Amino acid sequence: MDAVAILILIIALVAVALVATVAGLLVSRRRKPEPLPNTHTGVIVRPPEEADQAPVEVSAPPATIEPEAPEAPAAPAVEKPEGTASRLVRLRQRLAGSQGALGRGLLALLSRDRLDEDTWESIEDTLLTADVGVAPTQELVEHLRTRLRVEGAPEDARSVLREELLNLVGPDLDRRLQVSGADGKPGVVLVVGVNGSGKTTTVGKISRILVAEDRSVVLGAADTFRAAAVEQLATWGERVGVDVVRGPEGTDPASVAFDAVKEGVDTGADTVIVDTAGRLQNKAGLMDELGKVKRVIEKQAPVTEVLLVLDATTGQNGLIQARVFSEVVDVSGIVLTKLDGSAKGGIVVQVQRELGVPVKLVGLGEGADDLAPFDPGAFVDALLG
Ligand SMILES: Nc1nc2c(ncn2[C@@H]2O[C@H](COP(=O)(O)OP(=O)(O)OP(=O)(O)O)[C@@H](O)[C@H]2O)c(=O)[nH]1
Ligand SMILES: [Mg+2]
Repeated sequence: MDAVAILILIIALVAVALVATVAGLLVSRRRKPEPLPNTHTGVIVRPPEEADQAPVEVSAPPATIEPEAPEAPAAPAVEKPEGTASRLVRLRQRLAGSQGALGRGLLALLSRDRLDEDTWESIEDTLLTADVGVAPTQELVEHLRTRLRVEGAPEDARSVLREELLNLVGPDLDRRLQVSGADGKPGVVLVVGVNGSGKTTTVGKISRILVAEDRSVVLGAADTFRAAAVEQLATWGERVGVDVVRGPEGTDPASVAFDAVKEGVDTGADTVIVDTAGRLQNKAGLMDELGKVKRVIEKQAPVTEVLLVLDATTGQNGLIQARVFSEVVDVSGIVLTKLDGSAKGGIVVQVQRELGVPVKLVGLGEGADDLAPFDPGAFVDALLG
Protein backbone atom coordinates (compact mmCIF):
# COMPACT_ATOMS: atom_id res chain seq x y z
CA MET A 1 0.00 0.00 0.00
CA ASP A 2 2.73 2.38 1.08
CA ALA A 3 4.73 1.69 -2.08
CA VAL A 4 1.69 2.44 -4.26
CA ALA A 5 1.08 5.71 -2.40
CA ILE A 6 4.68 6.75 -2.83
CA LEU A 7 4.48 5.89 -6.57
CA ILE A 8 1.33 7.98 -7.00
CA LEU A 9 2.98 10.84 -5.11
CA ILE A 10 6.08 10.70 -7.37
CA ILE A 11 3.92 10.63 -10.53
CA ALA A 12 1.91 13.62 -9.26
CA LEU A 13 5.08 15.59 -8.47
CA VAL A 14 6.56 14.88 -11.94
CA ALA A 15 3.31 15.96 -13.61
CA VAL A 16 3.22 19.22 -11.64
CA ALA A 17 6.86 19.93 -12.53
CA LEU A 18 6.13 19.29 -16.23
CA VAL A 19 3.10 21.57 -16.25
CA ALA A 20 5.10 24.33 -14.51
CA THR A 21 7.96 24.06 -17.04
CA VAL A 22 5.64 24.24 -20.05
CA ALA A 23 3.75 27.20 -18.57
CA GLY A 24 7.02 28.99 -17.81
CA LEU A 25 8.19 28.55 -21.39
CA LEU A 26 4.95 29.89 -22.77
CA VAL A 27 5.03 32.96 -20.54
CA SER A 28 8.65 33.80 -21.30
CA ARG A 29 8.00 33.42 -25.05
CA ARG A 30 5.04 35.72 -24.81
CA ARG A 31 7.12 38.37 -22.99
CA LYS A 32 9.62 38.65 -25.83
CA PRO A 33 8.91 41.73 -27.95
CA GLU A 34 7.42 40.91 -31.29
CA PRO A 35 9.56 41.87 -34.25
CA LEU A 36 8.40 44.96 -36.08
CA PRO A 37 6.31 44.08 -39.07
CA ASN A 38 8.26 44.30 -42.27
CA THR A 39 6.59 47.32 -43.75
CA HIS A 40 9.75 49.28 -44.40
CA THR A 41 9.51 51.65 -47.29
CA GLY A 42 13.25 52.26 -47.37
CA VAL A 43 12.91 56.02 -47.05
CA ILE A 44 13.52 56.36 -43.34
CA VAL A 45 16.64 54.51 -42.43
CA ARG A 46 16.07 52.85 -39.10
CA PRO A 47 18.42 53.90 -36.35
CA PRO A 48 21.03 51.31 -35.38
CA GLU A 49 20.06 48.93 -32.61
CA GLU A 50 23.56 48.97 -31.18
CA ALA A 51 26.29 51.56 -31.62
CA ASP A 52 27.61 50.23 -34.91
CA GLN A 53 30.14 51.43 -37.41
CA ALA A 54 27.88 54.29 -38.51
CA PRO A 55 29.82 57.42 -39.49
CA VAL A 56 29.61 60.16 -36.89
CA GLU A 57 30.30 63.33 -38.86
CA VAL A 58 26.73 64.48 -38.34
CA SER A 59 26.35 66.12 -34.97
CA ALA A 60 22.84 64.77 -34.35
CA PRO A 61 22.83 62.40 -31.38
CA PRO A 62 22.67 58.74 -32.37
CA ALA A 63 19.08 57.67 -31.95
CA THR A 64 18.39 54.32 -30.41
CA ILE A 65 15.50 52.18 -31.36
CA GLU A 66 13.24 51.51 -28.43
CA PRO A 67 13.62 47.89 -27.32
CA GLU A 68 9.98 47.25 -26.55
CA ALA A 69 8.27 47.29 -29.89
CA PRO A 70 4.90 49.00 -29.55
CA GLU A 71 1.85 46.93 -30.21
CA ALA A 72 0.58 47.65 -33.70
CA PRO A 73 -2.27 50.16 -33.28
CA ALA A 74 -5.64 49.37 -34.72
CA ALA A 75 -4.99 50.09 -38.39
CA PRO A 76 -6.62 53.37 -39.39
CA ALA A 77 -8.40 53.36 -42.71
CA VAL A 78 -5.67 55.13 -44.63
CA GLU A 79 -4.06 54.51 -47.96
CA LYS A 80 -1.15 52.10 -48.00
CA PRO A 81 2.13 53.70 -49.07
CA GLU A 82 3.95 52.34 -52.04
CA GLY A 83 6.60 49.70 -51.29
CA THR A 84 10.34 50.17 -51.54
CA ALA A 85 11.15 48.54 -54.83
CA SER A 86 8.60 50.18 -57.08
CA ARG A 87 9.05 53.54 -55.32
CA LEU A 88 12.76 53.61 -56.02
CA VAL A 89 12.48 52.38 -59.61
CA ARG A 90 9.86 54.99 -60.38
CA LEU A 91 11.76 57.76 -58.68
CA ARG A 92 15.01 56.89 -60.42
CA GLN A 93 13.25 57.01 -63.75
CA ARG A 94 11.88 60.42 -62.94
CA LEU A 95 15.24 61.67 -61.74
CA ALA A 96 16.93 60.35 -64.85
CA GLY A 97 14.39 62.12 -67.02
CA SER A 98 15.22 65.51 -65.58
CA GLN A 99 18.92 65.13 -64.89
CA GLY A 100 20.20 63.12 -67.83
CA ALA A 101 21.27 66.11 -69.86
CA LEU A 102 24.22 66.98 -67.61
CA GLY A 103 25.70 63.50 -67.75
CA ARG A 104 25.09 63.08 -71.47
CA GLY A 105 26.70 66.46 -72.17
CA LEU A 106 29.77 65.63 -70.07
CA LEU A 107 30.14 62.18 -71.55
CA ALA A 108 29.91 63.51 -75.09
CA LEU A 109 32.68 66.00 -74.33
CA LEU A 110 34.88 63.49 -72.52
CA SER A 111 34.54 61.00 -75.37
CA ARG A 112 36.13 63.29 -77.90
CA ASP A 113 39.33 62.01 -79.51
CA ARG A 114 41.35 64.92 -78.22
CA LEU A 115 40.67 66.56 -74.89
CA ASP A 116 42.00 70.04 -75.72
CA GLU A 117 41.65 73.23 -73.70
CA ASP A 118 38.42 74.18 -75.46
CA THR A 119 36.90 70.87 -74.50
CA TRP A 120 37.92 71.25 -70.85
CA GLU A 121 36.40 74.71 -70.84
CA SER A 122 33.16 73.35 -72.21
CA ILE A 123 33.20 70.68 -69.51
CA GLU A 124 33.61 73.38 -66.87
CA ASP A 125 30.76 75.40 -68.37
CA THR A 126 28.50 72.37 -68.40
CA LEU A 127 29.16 71.74 -64.70
CA LEU A 128 28.71 75.38 -63.74
CA THR A 129 25.45 75.56 -65.68
CA ALA A 130 24.23 72.57 -63.68
CA ASP A 131 24.80 74.50 -60.41
CA VAL A 132 27.73 72.35 -59.29
CA GLY A 133 29.49 75.51 -58.06
CA VAL A 134 32.88 76.99 -58.84
CA ALA A 135 35.14 75.24 -56.33
CA PRO A 136 33.68 71.75 -56.81
CA THR A 137 33.75 72.21 -60.60
CA GLN A 138 37.43 73.09 -60.57
CA GLU A 139 38.17 70.19 -58.29
CA LEU A 140 36.30 67.76 -60.51
CA VAL A 141 37.94 69.00 -63.71
CA GLU A 142 41.36 68.77 -62.09
CA HIS A 143 40.76 65.16 -61.09
CA LEU A 144 39.35 64.25 -64.49
CA ARG A 145 42.30 65.80 -66.28
CA THR A 146 44.81 63.89 -64.20
CA ARG A 147 42.99 60.58 -64.34
CA LEU A 148 42.12 60.68 -68.02
CA ARG A 149 45.67 61.66 -68.92
CA VAL A 150 46.91 58.58 -67.08
CA GLU A 151 44.05 56.17 -67.68
CA GLY A 152 43.62 57.42 -71.22
CA ALA A 153 41.04 55.48 -73.17
CA PRO A 154 37.81 57.35 -73.85
CA GLU A 155 35.83 54.21 -73.12
CA ASP A 156 36.93 54.63 -69.47
CA ALA A 157 35.50 58.13 -69.37
CA ARG A 158 32.16 57.00 -68.05
CA SER A 159 33.47 55.02 -65.10
CA VAL A 160 36.02 57.71 -64.20
CA LEU A 161 33.34 60.38 -64.36
CA ARG A 162 30.99 58.26 -62.28
CA GLU A 163 33.59 57.77 -59.55
CA GLU A 164 34.53 61.42 -59.45
CA LEU A 165 30.93 62.63 -59.39
CA LEU A 166 30.21 60.18 -56.59
CA ASN A 167 33.13 61.51 -54.54
CA LEU A 168 31.82 64.99 -55.04
CA VAL A 169 28.34 64.04 -53.81
CA GLY A 170 29.78 62.34 -50.71
CA PRO A 171 28.97 58.65 -50.65
CA ASP A 172 29.79 58.28 -46.94
CA LEU A 173 27.70 61.01 -45.32
CA ASP A 174 25.24 59.88 -42.67
CA ARG A 175 21.88 60.55 -44.27
CA ARG A 176 19.65 58.83 -41.74
CA LEU A 177 16.75 60.83 -40.37
CA GLN A 178 16.88 61.25 -36.60
CA VAL A 179 13.25 60.53 -35.83
CA SER A 180 13.73 58.86 -32.43
CA GLY A 181 14.08 60.63 -29.12
CA ALA A 182 15.86 59.58 -25.95
CA ASP A 183 14.65 59.00 -22.36
CA GLY A 184 11.17 58.01 -23.46
CA LYS A 185 10.60 61.29 -25.28
CA PRO A 186 9.57 61.51 -28.89
CA GLY A 187 11.95 62.45 -31.66
CA VAL A 188 11.14 65.99 -32.83
CA VAL A 189 11.55 67.01 -36.45
CA LEU A 190 11.35 70.73 -37.19
CA VAL A 191 10.71 71.58 -40.84
CA VAL A 192 11.81 74.99 -42.09
CA GLY A 193 12.31 76.86 -45.35
CA VAL A 194 11.17 79.75 -47.53
CA ASN A 195 7.65 80.14 -48.91
CA GLY A 196 6.43 77.44 -51.22
CA SER A 197 9.54 75.26 -51.03
CA GLY A 198 7.45 72.19 -50.23
CA LYS A 199 7.54 72.02 -46.42
CA THR A 200 3.96 70.98 -45.75
CA THR A 201 3.97 68.42 -48.55
CA THR A 202 7.23 67.00 -47.18
CA VAL A 203 5.80 66.78 -43.65
CA GLY A 204 2.88 64.80 -45.08
CA LYS A 205 5.12 62.50 -47.09
CA ILE A 206 7.45 61.82 -44.15
CA SER A 207 4.62 61.08 -41.74
CA ARG A 208 3.18 58.65 -44.25
CA ILE A 209 6.48 56.78 -44.29
CA LEU A 210 6.76 56.77 -40.50
CA VAL A 211 3.23 55.43 -40.13
CA ALA A 212 4.05 52.70 -42.63
CA GLU A 213 6.97 51.81 -40.35
CA ASP A 214 4.53 51.47 -37.45
CA ARG A 215 5.67 54.59 -35.67
CA SER A 216 3.16 56.83 -33.93
CA VAL A 217 3.29 60.39 -35.17
CA VAL A 218 1.89 63.77 -34.09
CA LEU A 219 1.95 66.74 -36.44
CA GLY A 220 2.20 70.34 -35.26
CA ALA A 221 0.63 73.01 -37.47
CA ALA A 222 2.91 75.86 -36.47
CA ASP A 223 2.17 77.77 -39.68
CA THR A 224 -0.48 79.90 -38.03
CA PHE A 225 -0.40 82.79 -40.51
CA ARG A 226 -2.91 81.30 -42.88
CA ALA A 227 -5.93 79.16 -42.07
CA ALA A 228 -5.36 77.41 -45.39
CA ALA A 229 -1.94 76.25 -44.24
CA VAL A 230 -3.42 74.56 -41.19
CA GLU A 231 -6.12 72.99 -43.36
CA GLN A 232 -3.50 71.66 -45.77
CA LEU A 233 -1.67 69.91 -42.93
CA ALA A 234 -4.95 68.69 -41.41
CA THR A 235 -5.79 67.08 -44.75
CA TRP A 236 -2.47 65.26 -44.73
CA GLY A 237 -3.16 64.19 -41.14
CA GLU A 238 -6.49 62.64 -42.15
CA ARG A 239 -5.01 61.01 -45.17
CA VAL A 240 -2.18 59.44 -43.21
CA GLY A 241 -4.13 58.81 -40.04
CA VAL A 242 -2.20 60.94 -37.55
CA ASP A 243 -3.18 63.64 -35.04
CA VAL A 244 -2.63 67.25 -36.00
CA VAL A 245 -2.23 69.77 -33.18
CA ARG A 246 -3.45 73.18 -34.23
CA GLY A 247 -4.27 76.53 -32.70
CA PRO A 248 -6.59 79.35 -33.80
CA GLU A 249 -5.41 81.42 -36.76
CA GLY A 250 -2.79 83.93 -35.73
CA THR A 251 -1.73 82.08 -32.55
CA ASP A 252 1.94 82.29 -31.63
CA PRO A 253 3.55 79.52 -33.72
CA ALA A 254 5.86 78.69 -30.83
CA SER A 255 2.90 77.89 -28.60
CA VAL A 256 1.38 75.52 -31.18
CA ALA A 257 4.75 73.82 -31.58
CA PHE A 258 5.01 73.52 -27.79
CA ASP A 259 1.52 72.01 -27.56
CA ALA A 260 2.26 69.53 -30.35
CA VAL A 261 5.43 68.28 -28.68
CA LYS A 262 3.64 68.19 -25.33
CA GLU A 263 0.97 65.98 -26.86
CA GLY A 264 3.71 63.79 -28.29
CA VAL A 265 5.32 63.47 -24.86
CA ASP A 266 2.02 62.87 -23.06
CA THR A 267 0.79 60.24 -25.50
CA GLY A 268 4.16 58.50 -25.81
CA ALA A 269 4.36 59.19 -29.56
CA ASP A 270 7.49 58.13 -31.42
CA THR A 271 7.89 61.29 -33.48
CA VAL A 272 6.48 64.81 -33.59
CA ILE A 273 6.88 66.72 -36.85
CA VAL A 274 6.43 70.48 -36.70
CA ASP A 275 5.51 72.31 -39.91
CA THR A 276 6.40 76.01 -39.93
CA ALA A 277 5.37 78.97 -42.03
CA GLY A 278 7.43 79.83 -45.08
CA ARG A 279 9.68 82.78 -44.36
CA LEU A 280 12.20 84.74 -46.31
CA GLN A 281 15.66 84.43 -44.93
CA ASN A 282 16.16 88.23 -45.08
CA LYS A 283 13.24 89.02 -42.76
CA ALA A 284 14.98 89.24 -39.41
CA GLY A 285 11.77 89.25 -37.32
CA LEU A 286 10.53 86.03 -38.89
CA MET A 287 13.88 84.34 -38.54
CA ASP A 288 13.97 85.30 -34.84
CA GLU A 289 10.54 83.79 -34.49
CA LEU A 290 11.87 80.52 -35.88
CA GLY A 291 14.66 80.50 -33.33
CA LYS A 292 12.03 81.00 -30.65
CA VAL A 293 9.92 78.09 -31.99
CA LYS A 294 12.92 75.81 -31.56
CA ARG A 295 13.79 77.08 -28.09
CA VAL A 296 10.22 76.73 -26.87
CA ILE A 297 9.93 73.17 -28.23
CA GLU A 298 13.07 72.25 -26.35
CA LYS A 299 11.37 73.01 -23.05
CA GLN A 300 9.51 69.75 -23.76
CA ALA A 301 11.99 67.61 -25.70
CA PRO A 302 15.15 68.13 -27.74
CA VAL A 303 14.74 68.71 -31.45
CA THR A 304 16.40 65.67 -33.03
CA GLU A 305 16.29 66.81 -36.64
CA VAL A 306 15.98 70.22 -38.30
CA LEU A 307 15.12 69.74 -41.95
CA LEU A 308 15.64 72.62 -44.32
CA VAL A 309 13.38 72.21 -47.33
CA LEU A 310 14.95 73.74 -50.44
CA ASP A 311 13.34 74.03 -53.85
CA ALA A 312 16.02 72.61 -56.16
CA THR A 313 14.90 74.86 -59.00
CA THR A 314 16.00 78.00 -57.15
CA GLY A 315 19.71 77.34 -57.70
CA GLN A 316 22.14 79.79 -56.12
CA ASN A 317 19.38 81.50 -54.19
CA GLY A 318 18.81 78.25 -52.34
CA LEU A 319 22.35 78.45 -51.06
CA ILE A 320 21.88 81.86 -49.55
CA GLN A 321 18.71 80.65 -47.85
CA ALA A 322 20.47 77.58 -46.56
CA ARG A 323 23.20 79.61 -44.96
CA VAL A 324 20.87 81.98 -43.11
CA PHE A 325 18.50 79.26 -41.89
CA SER A 326 21.44 77.27 -40.66
CA GLU A 327 22.63 80.16 -38.54
CA VAL A 328 19.26 80.46 -36.84
CA VAL A 329 18.20 76.85 -36.25
CA ASP A 330 21.22 74.63 -36.76
CA VAL A 331 19.99 72.67 -39.78
CA SER A 332 20.84 68.95 -39.62
CA GLY A 333 19.49 67.73 -42.94
CA ILE A 334 18.32 69.05 -46.29
CA VAL A 335 15.30 68.01 -48.28
CA LEU A 336 15.71 68.97 -51.90
CA THR A 337 12.28 69.20 -53.49
CA LYS A 338 11.12 69.51 -57.08
CA LEU A 339 14.08 67.63 -58.44
CA ASP A 340 11.61 66.21 -60.92
CA GLY A 341 11.22 69.53 -62.69
CA SER A 342 13.81 71.57 -64.49
CA ALA A 343 16.08 71.46 -61.44
CA LYS A 344 19.80 71.24 -61.86
CA GLY A 345 21.07 68.48 -59.66
CA GLY A 346 24.47 70.09 -59.10
CA ILE A 347 22.94 72.10 -56.27
CA VAL A 348 23.21 68.97 -54.11
CA VAL A 349 27.00 69.27 -54.20
CA GLN A 350 27.07 72.98 -53.47
CA VAL A 351 24.62 73.04 -50.65
CA GLN A 352 26.31 70.15 -48.83
CA ARG A 353 29.67 71.84 -49.18
CA GLU A 354 28.34 75.15 -48.02
CA LEU A 355 26.63 73.83 -44.89
CA GLY A 356 28.48 70.64 -44.15
CA VAL A 357 25.02 69.10 -43.87
CA PRO A 358 23.86 66.18 -46.02
CA VAL A 359 20.92 66.10 -48.39
CA LYS A 360 18.80 63.42 -46.75
CA LEU A 361 15.68 63.28 -48.88
CA VAL A 362 14.63 64.32 -52.34
CA GLY A 363 11.17 65.29 -53.51
CA LEU A 364 10.37 64.10 -57.00
CA GLY A 365 6.77 65.09 -57.48
CA GLU A 366 3.57 66.18 -55.81
CA GLY A 367 2.27 62.68 -55.07
CA ALA A 368 2.19 61.23 -51.57
CA ASP A 369 4.93 58.69 -52.34
CA ASP A 370 7.14 61.04 -54.34
CA LEU A 371 9.80 61.29 -51.66
CA ALA A 372 12.97 59.20 -51.64
CA PRO A 373 16.07 58.86 -49.54
CA PHE A 374 18.94 60.61 -51.23
CA ASP A 375 21.04 57.79 -52.60
CA PRO A 376 24.34 59.14 -54.01
CA GLY A 377 24.91 56.17 -56.33
CA ALA A 378 21.42 56.27 -57.80
CA PHE A 379 21.68 60.03 -58.12
CA VAL A 380 24.95 59.92 -60.05
CA ASP A 381 23.63 57.12 -62.26
CA ALA A 382 20.60 59.28 -62.97
CA LEU A 383 22.88 62.22 -63.80
CA LEU A 384 24.80 60.05 -66.24
CA GLY A 385 21.55 58.91 -67.86
N1 LIG B 1 6.95 68.90 -58.70
C1 LIG B 1 7.04 68.92 -57.38
N2 LIG B 1 6.20 69.70 -56.66
C2 LIG B 1 6.33 69.71 -55.32
C3 LIG B 1 7.29 68.93 -54.64
N3 LIG B 1 7.16 69.17 -53.31
C4 LIG B 1 6.16 70.05 -53.18
N4 LIG B 1 5.64 70.40 -54.37
C5 LIG B 1 4.57 71.35 -54.68
O1 LIG B 1 4.99 72.65 -54.31
C6 LIG B 1 3.87 73.43 -53.90
C7 LIG B 1 4.15 74.05 -52.54
O2 LIG B 1 4.21 73.01 -51.61
P1 LIG B 1 3.91 73.21 -50.04
O3 LIG B 1 4.17 71.93 -49.39
O4 LIG B 1 2.59 73.85 -49.84
O5 LIG B 1 5.05 74.26 -49.72
P2 LIG B 1 5.32 75.02 -48.35
O6 LIG B 1 6.78 75.18 -48.22
O7 LIG B 1 4.61 74.35 -47.25
O8 LIG B 1 4.64 76.43 -48.66
P3 LIG B 1 4.31 77.60 -47.61
O9 LIG B 1 3.71 76.95 -46.40
O10 LIG B 1 3.36 78.48 -48.33
O11 LIG B 1 5.60 78.27 -47.31
C8 LIG B 1 2.69 72.49 -53.90
O12 LIG B 1 1.96 72.68 -55.08
C9 LIG B 1 3.32 71.12 -53.87
O13 LIG B 1 2.50 70.13 -54.43
C10 LIG B 1 8.17 68.10 -55.44
O14 LIG B 1 9.06 67.40 -54.94
N5 LIG B 1 8.00 68.14 -56.80
MG1 LIG C 1 3.30 75.07 -45.85
